[in-house]
Amino acid sequence: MVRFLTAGESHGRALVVILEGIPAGLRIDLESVTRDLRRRQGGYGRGRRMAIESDKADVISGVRAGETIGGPIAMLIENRDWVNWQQTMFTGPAPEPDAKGARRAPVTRPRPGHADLAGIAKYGRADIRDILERASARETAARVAAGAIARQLLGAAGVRIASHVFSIGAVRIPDGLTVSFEQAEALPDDSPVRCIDGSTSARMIESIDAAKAAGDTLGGGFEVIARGLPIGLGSYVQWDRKLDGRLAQALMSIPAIKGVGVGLGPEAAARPGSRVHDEIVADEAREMIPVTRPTNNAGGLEGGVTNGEDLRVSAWMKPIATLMKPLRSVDLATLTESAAAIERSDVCAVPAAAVVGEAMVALTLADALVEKFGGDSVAELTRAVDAWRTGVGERMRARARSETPAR
Ligand code: EPS
Repeated sequence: MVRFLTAGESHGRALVVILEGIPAGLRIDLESVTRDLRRRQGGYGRGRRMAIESDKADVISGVRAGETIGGPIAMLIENRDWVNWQQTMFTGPAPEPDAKGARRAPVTRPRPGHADLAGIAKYGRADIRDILERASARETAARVAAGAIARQLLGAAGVRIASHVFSIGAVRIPDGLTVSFEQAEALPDDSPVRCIDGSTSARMIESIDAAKAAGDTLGGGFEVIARGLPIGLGSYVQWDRKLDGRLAQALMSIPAIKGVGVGLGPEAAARPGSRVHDEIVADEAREMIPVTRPTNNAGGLEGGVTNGEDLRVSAWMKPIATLMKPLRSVDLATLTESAAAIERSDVCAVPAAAVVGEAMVALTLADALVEKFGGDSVAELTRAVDAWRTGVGERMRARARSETPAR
């Protein structure tokens, strides 16, 4: 339904993304695409590359006069840094001698934790640069551009998405503090660590400073929350249709993500059922369905299907693999012990990963939305969503009226 492919190397000429399945008639707000790209570039602990780039997506197909026309949407994000890499990252004949950049020596010392070693073995390359250029998290800029369009489609159906960072290294928000959708959505674009708690944010920043001083890196965790989803997206009838599974794959595919949770996540395994499952209470006044849930430990998904509550998914990121104080490795040119290579990198990229997480969740939810409600045009899609929202509750109410004995 809604799917995308990316292309591009970190220091190549540009990143490219092709997004397919967005219905016709969606007004594209390019400013909000740029805004998401800018948010991805931000966060305390980012490296020098982000000072060079100022990412902007150039829409080259699928949109006419500001509206989608139903065809694949192609976007191009230039790598500004490419000019400095022309002598290393050329695709065709060697560039003119006056082109900028040096011919860089091959990278031969794989970084533990990066794709370097497995990639060089798998693709039979001699220079680790052939691996790291594509394995680089720079690729996530293309995902964010596609996600920004998916988010606009979701917006047309009344769905909003926000994220927040709940841990960096060993520093995490206080136990028992639940972050609301409003709190996450209210985080300013330039929030340094995207954490809603002031004193925790200050400690996170201190720990990033300490890691940097030690030549080390830090991971952490973030949560993505979606509000306004219709009940009934995804399905339990087949393994690959379960929305929790699809979201997990989408989040897990972000570089360095090592764990994904839905709602309470792994914490649910440590509690008795009575403290996990969200009770169901009648609520005639509620929009959509006439019942409500006092808690949302399930994170808006039961049986792999949206249940009408906020969708809440978390992801845990390992520390960045490039350490300024490198770990032991082997020089593959000589098979002798040698410190791992150092590439320009970030100390911590968890706040940026949260923005990428929003994009991956948006793309997955847009796919599930189009799957359930179809629609070659946005008008058709939103009509189906509106009819469903009223119809699903109406069916439940009508049944209750017909089955409740008159008093
Ligand atoms: C990144 C771009 C990269 C890194 C970082 C994230 O640019 P450069 O390699 O030129 O510094 O800053 O990538 C990694 C840490 C990595 O391991 O690939 C980006 O655009 O997010």
